[in-house]
Amino acid sequence: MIIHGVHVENAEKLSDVRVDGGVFAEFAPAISPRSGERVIDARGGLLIPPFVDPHVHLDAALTAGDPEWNETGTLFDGIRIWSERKKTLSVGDVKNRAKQTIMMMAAHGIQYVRTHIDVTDPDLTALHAMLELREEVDPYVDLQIVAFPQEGILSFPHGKELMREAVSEGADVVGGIPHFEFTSEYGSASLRFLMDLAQRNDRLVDVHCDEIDDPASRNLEILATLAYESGMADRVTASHTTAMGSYNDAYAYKLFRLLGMSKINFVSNPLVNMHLGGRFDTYPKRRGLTRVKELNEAGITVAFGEDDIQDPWSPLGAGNMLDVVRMGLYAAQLMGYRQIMDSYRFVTYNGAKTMHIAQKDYGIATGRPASFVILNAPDFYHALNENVEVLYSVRAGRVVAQTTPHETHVVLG
Ligand code: 17E
Ligand code: FE2
Repeated sequence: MIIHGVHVENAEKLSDVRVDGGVFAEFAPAISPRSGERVIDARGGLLIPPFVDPHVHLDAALTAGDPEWNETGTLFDGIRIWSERKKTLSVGDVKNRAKQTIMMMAAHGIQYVRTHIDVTDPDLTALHAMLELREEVDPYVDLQIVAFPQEGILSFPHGKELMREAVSEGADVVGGIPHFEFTSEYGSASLRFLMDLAQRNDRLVDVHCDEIDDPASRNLEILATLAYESGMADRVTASHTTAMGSYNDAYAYKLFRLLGMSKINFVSNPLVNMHLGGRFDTYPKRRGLTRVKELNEAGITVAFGEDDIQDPWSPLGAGNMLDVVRMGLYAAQLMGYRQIMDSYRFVTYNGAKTMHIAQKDYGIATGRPASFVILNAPDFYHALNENVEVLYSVRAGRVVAQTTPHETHVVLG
């Protein structure tokens, strides 16, 4: 297969790409097809690695308004409403909604997904649904499942047992929610418990960490210290960390040294945290986001996630990482031309690193699996401004999704 006429990762010049046996075989200004070789016309579009969504709650997706809409807009009301909806879950219900959501995501070029699945449920219904779905969607999306204790590990009846059970049944990643535990002692104990559980079972870690506008919420320093001392390092991810947006600068300065040493990854969810954050402020009202720009400039990995798709925490969401990047640029005040051009990395390479995908399996280079998307614009600046379609999403040489560009005519122009 030949991809004819693409800008590879914002390159100014057009090139052709040959895919052979599912891997990238050749990049050159012009490649002539062999007889019978398929040629895809890329329309001078932009070729980048597939999108990665490293943080989404698929068990709750598409439940917005059921049993009620989140009128206050707080994280806590979201948790309360979800807790009601959770009582009515069945395996079929979760699978249907999650599958539909994954199809929306696949249509927008997402090929890697890490999903937090609530395991504070004595029946682990959502987990069972997602374990089945992980196999079913494997041809078009890599799905990682986080055992996520939405209502706490020490603060929920049998929380530890449920986490252990979720891991033994096949969760890929161990989660946590220390800021939501009853006390800060429970918070730090939950981190020690989950890091130990992950290490014993050779799992990754991704903690909802300090998702609260409280400058006293300092679980991140504990998680980073445990990652550093245990050697788990970049197998550990801190999600949200929105309290960092409220830390004083002297503390943040001291903290950044540890964060660098720990090598942990960060996930920010700009759409959702802009919507949920600052809800207890009148004015001035905080943004409720972690320090994306400063982490990124310090060489620490930050990826962007969607978090929610039409659920009690966010009634909006379309499975499109371009929406996430756009909000991330606004909210984190990334405005320079290079910052905009490079921002696709927040939803590609940085997400891949967070999900611990091996370098040999991801990225645009000869010999790697031919997995990529082609956007209908010559570079990422134009892709964002024109909100373009993903013309093709290709996975190891096979077309997963294809979009015909829309055409609008201004008839009175
Ligand atoms: N649960 C949570 O604790 N935080 C979130 N942002 C979502 C669910 C979406
Ligand atoms: Fe989340």
